[in-house]
Amino acid sequence: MPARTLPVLLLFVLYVSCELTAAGAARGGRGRGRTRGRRPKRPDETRWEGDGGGTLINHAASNDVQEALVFSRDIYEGEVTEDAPVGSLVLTLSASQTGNEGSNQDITYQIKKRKSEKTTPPFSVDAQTGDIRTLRALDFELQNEYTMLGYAGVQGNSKLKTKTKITIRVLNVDDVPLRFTQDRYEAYIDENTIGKVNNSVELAQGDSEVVFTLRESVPMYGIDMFRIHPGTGEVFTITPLDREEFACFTLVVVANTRKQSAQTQLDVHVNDLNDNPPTFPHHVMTFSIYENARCWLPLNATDKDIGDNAIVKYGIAWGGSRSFMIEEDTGVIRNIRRIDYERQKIFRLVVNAFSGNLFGYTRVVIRVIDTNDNPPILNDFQVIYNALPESLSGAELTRVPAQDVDRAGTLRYGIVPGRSRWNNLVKVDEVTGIISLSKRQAKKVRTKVVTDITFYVTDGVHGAQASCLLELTPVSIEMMANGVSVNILNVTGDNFLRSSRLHALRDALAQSLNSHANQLVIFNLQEVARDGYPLLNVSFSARDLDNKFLSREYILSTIYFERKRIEAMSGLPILPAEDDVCILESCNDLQRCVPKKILSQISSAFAHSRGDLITFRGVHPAVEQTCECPDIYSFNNCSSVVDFCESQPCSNGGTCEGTDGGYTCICPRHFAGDNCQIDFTGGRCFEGACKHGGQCLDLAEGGFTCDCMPGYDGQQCEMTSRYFPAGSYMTFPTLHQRSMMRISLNFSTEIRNGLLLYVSRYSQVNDLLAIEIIDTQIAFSFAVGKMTMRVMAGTPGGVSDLKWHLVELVYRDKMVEVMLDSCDRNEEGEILSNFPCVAYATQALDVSTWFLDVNTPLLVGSIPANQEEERILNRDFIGCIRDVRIDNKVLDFADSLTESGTEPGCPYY
Ligand SMILES: *[C@@H]1O[C@H](CO)[C@@H](O)[C@H](O)[C@H]1NC(C)=O
Ligand SMILES: *[C@@H]1O[C@H](CO)[C@@H](O)[C@H](O)[C@H]1NC(C)=O
Ligand SMILES: *[C@@H]1O[C@H](CO)[C@@H](O)[C@H](O)[C@H]1NC(C)=O
Ligand SMILES: *[C@@H]1O[C@H](CO)[C@@H](O)[C@H](O)[C@H]1NC(C)=O
Ligand SMILES: *[C@@H]1O[C@H](CO)[C@@H](O)[C@H](O)[C@H]1NC(C)=O
Ligand SMILES: *[C@@H]1O[C@H](CO)[C@@H](O)[C@H](O)[C@H]1NC(C)=O
Ligand SMILES: [Ca+2]
Ligand SMILES: [Ca+2]
Repeated sequence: MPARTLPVLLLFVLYVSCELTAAGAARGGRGRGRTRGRRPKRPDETRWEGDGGGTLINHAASNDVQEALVFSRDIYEGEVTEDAPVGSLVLTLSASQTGNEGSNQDITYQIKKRKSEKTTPPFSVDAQTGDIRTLRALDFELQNEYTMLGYAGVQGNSKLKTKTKITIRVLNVDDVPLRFTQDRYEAYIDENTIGKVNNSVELAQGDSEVVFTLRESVPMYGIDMFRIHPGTGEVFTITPLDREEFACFTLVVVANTRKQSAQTQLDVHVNDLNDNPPTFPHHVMTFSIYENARCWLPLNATDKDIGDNAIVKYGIAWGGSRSFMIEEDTGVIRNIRRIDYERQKIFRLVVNAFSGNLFGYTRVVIRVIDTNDNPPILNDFQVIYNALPESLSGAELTRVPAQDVDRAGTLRYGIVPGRSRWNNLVKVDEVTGIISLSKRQAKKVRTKVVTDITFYVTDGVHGAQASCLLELTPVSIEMMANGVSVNILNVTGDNFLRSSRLHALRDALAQSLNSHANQLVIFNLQEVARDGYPLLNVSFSARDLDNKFLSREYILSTIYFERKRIEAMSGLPILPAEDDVCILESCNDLQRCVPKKILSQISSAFAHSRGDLITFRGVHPAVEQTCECPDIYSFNNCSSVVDFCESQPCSNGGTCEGTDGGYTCICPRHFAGDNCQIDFTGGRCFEGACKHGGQCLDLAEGGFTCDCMPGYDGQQCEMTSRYFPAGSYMTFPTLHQRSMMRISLNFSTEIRNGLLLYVSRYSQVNDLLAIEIIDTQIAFSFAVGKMTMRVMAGTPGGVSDLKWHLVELVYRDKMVEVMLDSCDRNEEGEILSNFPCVAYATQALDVSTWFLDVNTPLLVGSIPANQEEERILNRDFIGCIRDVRIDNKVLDFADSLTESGTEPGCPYY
């Protein structure tokens, strides 16, 4: 066997052995070394050969008288083992004296090397006893036989001497080999320490010259870790060991003497200390778990130590404590409550693993996987959809507002079949949930449709259904033309829809306008901003009980005067309607500003909120201002005023007076009508001769008369007279006169301060006309822009005397004349009092552009409660008013736009 392969074989064999030992497997020695039954010979056991029977040869014996000295044997032969200690007795020379038996004791012995020997034999002889002992250590290999000569002599008698031949053989001690007591030893040492292992090798027989060395180690680096004491064979470490790196070293210990060597194996087991904290497989451990499921997440921290040192305890250091726990012994994370993806999608924990005082940690990320465990949510919803009729077909209304908190699962939509005749009006896209109008059915929609449609939604497992209230309104040109807008302060479109204020406003408006709420169509919402606050512009139209559109004028003035009531009913702060772009007249000369509605964009506002869903879609009327020439001027394109009196339109002696845009006839007594054509003395009853339910009676003497219902006292049963208790009022359609106007009225009162007539918006910036009683005299106030002027007309004793007084107001050529009681002249036409019974005012500023430009309803009586107006001194009137005339035409109180608290007749007369 080549010597070089030996370590490899050795390594293998030893490795297995150590491992088995380390594993605790008891194993009998395979007896690699021969077990020798023979005990080594002891030096005192040296045997003598040829003992006894030795012939005593005395060469001088032939001479009887001659004394002789003889050795007891011819030849001395002895054996000694090479390992016999120095001084060991090998043999004893013995000579005796013949002839003189008595003087035997003086014999001395000596040994000498033979001449043939090179070196002196390593023996000595005791001169007295003849004992031959080893003098030095013997070595069989060096010399295995010594021959020498032994001499015996007697002191003082030189003749008496003899010699003998001595042969001493050195016995080879190879027959007693060097060996250890065991083939394998086991020793232990703690890791991390430097020092002796707790067991050592032992030789079968002591040998002072033996030298111990370490020859091999498995693993190899053990050679650098261990040292062996060459004399004692004690093994110790020179650097600390790490059990976790290697738990058992197999060392080959060799004992050497000069001639021999022996080897054994020392398995050094490293005792564990708890020097390793448990470690987790990863610094961050990510798990995914399904919601609602029970989770079992093993963290598997490992501890490199063994036994008790490797017992790991787990604990959650941070996070997840309300939902997760960890099993202290196994490190398995479990949930202790239901895990709901919809509540928490990810959990982060820090988990500790302890071993003794040591610990490791890991971050645990638990992701929750959604499952389809929640039903879709679908609440009842509402769609208010306004559109031009031609754009209804196929129009997308909205999307079914279903929500599903789960990400898993897709939603599918459908319509629950119903009995409504409009059930086929809409379709819903199965996938997108978009509701659109059926092309065919939409064509049948001529008027507003209100219907309930039930939709369903399913996520594949669960389902939900909800009803949709659909209000579908085809918005006609006529509807737009009759539409007005109100502005609501501090309300956003979303808020307006979400809080059901739309319905509140609709109800309030309908009630004030005496319309059906269903016939009041809010067809647009537009959010604008004013002074940083949201302002919602709500456009609507309304119809009366006969399904005719209410005029814009009527609606505007109603809102105007009923504003506070509408606010109270709807809970919304409503601004006076400023719908009319012509509010500030900008057309020149005789042209009129005409607001034109142009149907253009479609605006929409959506509100989606849980539990209260309204989708609103509107039609946005764009309005622009145009200047048009009123019909009557059309032939000359407003280039000049036409004198309508030129054609003498008034019959029966009526006086023609030009008005703003026409003429008026001032009829003599017993005549009436626009052209004084009605003749009460000569005419006959005709259809419409008596108004408001009055009976027309032909008189026997000719002519006719009207028998009027109570409260109607005009010639044709007009309502001309009214009592105004405190706070009561009447409103009339807006006056459109701009360059020429007459107003007259009779009143009777005892209050010293009060308001008779008022024309303006309350916004303080629009034109104003007002007739007041101030300190029993008549005051006329007017304003253009921000400047307010006031003129007074009076009468001695004042007007607060319960008598009738006549106020006449004439506006012409940019000048106003106010006259009280026709200036009460005497027969000579002289004015009776010192009071100015007539007053004049003119617009001092830019006269050329000053037009009466009020565009608001005419108010007779008190200003409604809560309305602001600071440009006049009085708001209230108590008394009677009759015969209000505008441009000489009686104002029929029965035709008022609104009436609040007035009473028929006049209690003073
Ligand atoms: C050495 O230590 C081990 C355990 O550490 C023990 O089992 C063995 O008996 C010890 N041996 C000696 C010789 O002390
Ligand atoms: C943890 O140990 C268990 C059992 O020993 C094994 O099934 C699982 O795969 C281990 N998990 C990790 C993350 O190592
Ligand atoms: C609008 O709301 C703001 C703040 O809420 C308030 O200060 C302001 O007075 C409101 N304006 C009106 C006109 O109500
Ligand atoms: C309100 O809307 C109407 C119609 O769209 C528009 O004419 C008017 O100018 C708007 N008013 C305001 C204050 O935006
Ligand atoms: C009327 O006046 C307008 C603008 O002032 C002008 O465009 C138009 O041609 C005029 N028509 C006639 C018939 O003069
Ligand atoms: C109005 O009052 C004046 C003065 O009191 C009186 O002369 C006149 O007849 C009255 N006119 C009408 C139409 O009642
Ligand atoms: Ca350890
Ligand atoms: Ca440990």
